[in-house]
Amino acid sequence: HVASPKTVSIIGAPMTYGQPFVGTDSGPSLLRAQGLVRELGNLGWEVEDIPDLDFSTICARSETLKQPSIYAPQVHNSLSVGAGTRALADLVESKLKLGRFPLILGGDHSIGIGSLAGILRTRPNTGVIWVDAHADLNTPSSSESGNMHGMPLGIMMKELVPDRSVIPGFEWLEEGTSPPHLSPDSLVYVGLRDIDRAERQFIRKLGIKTFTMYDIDHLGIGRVMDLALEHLLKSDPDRPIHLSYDIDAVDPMHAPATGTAVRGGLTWREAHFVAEHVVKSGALASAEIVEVNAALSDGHGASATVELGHQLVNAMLGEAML
Ligand code: 4U7
Ligand code: MN
Ligand code: MN
Ligand code: MN
Repeated sequence: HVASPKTVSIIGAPMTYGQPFVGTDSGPSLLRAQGLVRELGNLGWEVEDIPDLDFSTICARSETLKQPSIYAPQVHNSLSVGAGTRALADLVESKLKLGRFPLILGGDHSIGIGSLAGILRTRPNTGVIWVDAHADLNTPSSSESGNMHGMPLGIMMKELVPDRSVIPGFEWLEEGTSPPHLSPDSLVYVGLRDIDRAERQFIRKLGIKTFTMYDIDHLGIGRVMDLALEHLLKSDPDRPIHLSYDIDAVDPMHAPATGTAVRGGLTWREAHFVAEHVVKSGALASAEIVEVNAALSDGHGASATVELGHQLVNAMLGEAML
């Protein structure tokens, strides 16, 4: 397995442009607020806390360059999301090259494009566990909303978007000798319960491994996570794993403060077990938590959601391991 890195680099990615609401930009500071740096130190990590990516500068500047798009107006804010994810990809890549564990705090889930691009440029054999109510597998053509937080996996799959340079703002993603792509068999979903018609077709066509809420009810979360890890690790036991955790995977009872809440999600313990079991495999090499939006709930709902996100970050960094 991947040698467990000793240093975690906390990367704040306060992205809002992948979806219609303000509020996801306060995710990084809220998740850091309850003493996160100190707690990760107590878990035995060296902690490098990096200032948040300044998307208000990086993104707004680029969005003023209105470019004609073959997708316009179907893809909202693609110049901003493109500029922000480009900066995130470069930062993630630089930290991985130093042997660090990138812990990425969102922000909306469009940042997954940047995280995955940086990770796959550095370690192309990485396996991905995507914990989410949604499949996030839309393409600029298939999306019914135009919101890029529903497209990160679609954009990273060559089978779905062969040439990202046609998406304004994403020309960078085709640069270099081998542009980063995620292979469909290197992805496992956990927690799905709201899948668009086009996404359903893509999942079937590409044979992507999925564990929906039905599967979790049927098999239990323990068996589901064993099977998820087996799918990724049986062909390559030493590959690194990236965990992308959308807080909306968890039931809205525990995580109401998010943009696209769907009832019938993970319980508090199931949500923790997902992270704990991936850590226990020894293969976890990077992680992100996204879609916490404290502005979309009352005070109690917001603080409960932030508290859950905070606990899940601790779980991702090994809190449950003895
Ligand atoms: B999230 C949706 F149509 N599929 O594409 C879309 F239902 O990162 C939702 O998982 C996407 O929160 C949700 O807009 C994106 C919709
Ligand atoms: Mn989601
Ligand atoms: Mn998502
Ligand atoms: Mn959401």
